[in-house]
Amino acid sequence: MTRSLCFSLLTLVSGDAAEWKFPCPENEIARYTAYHITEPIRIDGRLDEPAWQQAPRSPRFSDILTGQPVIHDTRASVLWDEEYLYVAYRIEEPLVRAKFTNHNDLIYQDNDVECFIAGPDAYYEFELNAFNTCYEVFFVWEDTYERSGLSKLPEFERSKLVPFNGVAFTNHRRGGRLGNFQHTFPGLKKAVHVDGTINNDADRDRGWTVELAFPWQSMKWLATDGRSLPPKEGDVWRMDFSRFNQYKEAPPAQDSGGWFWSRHGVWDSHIPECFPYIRFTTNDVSQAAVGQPAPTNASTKPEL
Ligand SMILES: [Ca+2]
Ligand SMILES: [Ca+2]
Repeated sequence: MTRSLCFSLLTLVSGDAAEWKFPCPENEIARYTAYHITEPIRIDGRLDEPAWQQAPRSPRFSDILTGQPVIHDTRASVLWDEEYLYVAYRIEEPLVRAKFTNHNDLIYQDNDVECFIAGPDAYYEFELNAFNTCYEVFFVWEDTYERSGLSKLPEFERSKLVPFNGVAFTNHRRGGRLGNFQHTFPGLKKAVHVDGTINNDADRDRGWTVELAFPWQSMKWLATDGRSLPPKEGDVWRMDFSRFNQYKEAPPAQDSGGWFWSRHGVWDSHIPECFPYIRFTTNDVSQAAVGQPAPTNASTKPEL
């Protein structure tokens, strides 16, 4: 192949790729399989249920901008049953700190973990600090606000919504969003367990764990395309998992302070097109290959 032909083909390919108008590399967006469970999960912040031991864990979170490694480990896992979507975070943190204690305080001004759940016409934002205090907002895309039917619901009356146009990625091709900053997710259960001492820097903490349960039936405004609640085998949702810190690792590390399962490439969480693909399977979590304890005896015959 000549260099010019090669160049032409590259131009053609990049021409096609130019259709992708988002700052996260399309081929790097994370994919995950969320397994089904039948045993109950106790929402107490402790991830000691067998299901959490068996559930696949995300890769270690990396910097939102670059995808480069960051100083502390963060992992998320997802499970589900007919009633709830379950989310867990394992957060390594040598100095656990928190300030805010009132619902809808500006938790993003604390060290926090965040979970975004997207549907075609809207998405839900959830943030939590180590005091188990949350901040939550429900955003509706303006371009489908009328067509989706969401504009007809009392919850999303125009007078209750505040225009929002993203943080740093302000030219999303769908345009702006309308946020209900008074939204509370019905039936949400949340808990934090701190493995260490909170707001006491005289010691070194191991970190904190977060356990969340979102009722499927409270996601009807995200399911405006008629998707099944709870999901069916193979259904895919876009969900995002991140962690923001008020501190940064010292230079030369290029720590933005925002750490993500799947990087966005820009300082903006509000890009559902960059969220990981979470595929739901009806297979029991006991069938998950990743996350199971490693064999303790190396001489054990491999399973057939
Ligand atoms: Ca638990
Ligand atoms: Ca401490």
